[in-house]
Amino acid sequence: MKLDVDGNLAEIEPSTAESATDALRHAREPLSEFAHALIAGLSARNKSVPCRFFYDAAGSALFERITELPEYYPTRTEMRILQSRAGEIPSLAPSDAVLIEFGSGSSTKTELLLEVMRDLYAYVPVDISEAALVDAEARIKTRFADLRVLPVAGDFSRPLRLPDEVAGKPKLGFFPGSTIGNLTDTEAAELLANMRRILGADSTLIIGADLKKDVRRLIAAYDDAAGVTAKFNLNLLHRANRELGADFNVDAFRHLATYDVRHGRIDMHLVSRDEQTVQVLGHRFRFAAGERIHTEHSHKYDIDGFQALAERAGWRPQAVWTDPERLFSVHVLRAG
Ligand code: AVJ
Repeated sequence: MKLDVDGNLAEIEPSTAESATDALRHAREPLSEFAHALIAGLSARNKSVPCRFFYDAAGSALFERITELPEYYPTRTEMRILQSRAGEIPSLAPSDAVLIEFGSGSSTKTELLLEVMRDLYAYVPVDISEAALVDAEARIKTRFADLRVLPVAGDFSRPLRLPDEVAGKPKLGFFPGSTIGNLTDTEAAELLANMRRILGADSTLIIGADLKKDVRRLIAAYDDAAGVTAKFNLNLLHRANRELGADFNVDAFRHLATYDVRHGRIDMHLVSRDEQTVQVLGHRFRFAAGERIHTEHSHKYDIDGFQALAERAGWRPQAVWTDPERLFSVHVLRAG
């Protein structure tokens, strides 16, 4: 998508002098990935924005608050499962193994693994964000001063080269949080297959997957009483205003979480309260009253279904751990 600066200026409503100046300033910068995705997503017949754009600084802080909500069971349940299996974790990989963490945002879970696996050859956090990697490395080094930390900046949904130093070492992959649930089944199978290629033949993967359960409980986890998830969702619009000079009236949208039984997933949406028009970098988008922007899929699995998905991607299920209420599952997969 290309921006035509002259065209843009002609389209801007002369509501405030500031917004015109902002739009001009933004229009002269190369378009960010967020700008491209937002404009493309709002141009479609069914409007949507990819969920990875939730996580700017404000959104990441809101997600941290979500993990502490009484209704949001996944984070604490997964942590409890890992704690209860702490004694078994060292036997999953030989003593000179390399721990590869996909995404470096889950420090407490990582620390639990590092705590029980004292003979690791190295810890390799992989993240697309250099800033997140710098943070992760600093945090881990204060607690595990002797550990070799080899951060890799990159996108683990694509072919990725690990540091030469870890070639030939057995690998233990770690992908907690049910982040995989944000993907469709096809994308999830592709990601699992890619992780299999990255980790190699002598590898094990520990991966968290949220389980299907009572619909009311699921909805409550994504529409909490304190309204933190609503804020997290609406932050996308604030972010567009802050970063792109968009003119979303955020109060004119509301948060909505639904459960799609057929696909086994939570969907999050932003619903336009009224008919309205919004301007983003000179593009104008019309919203009908009640029209939705889809912002997230969060798939829920059953144990067999997740194992079948993993098998399609070249993994052999080795163990599955769950909590007494069967809210969440942690799968141990072996390269098949
Ligand atoms: C970080 C993708 C696991 O789907 O539960 C939390 C994100 N969205 N509340 C999830 C999220 C709304 C979360 N994941």
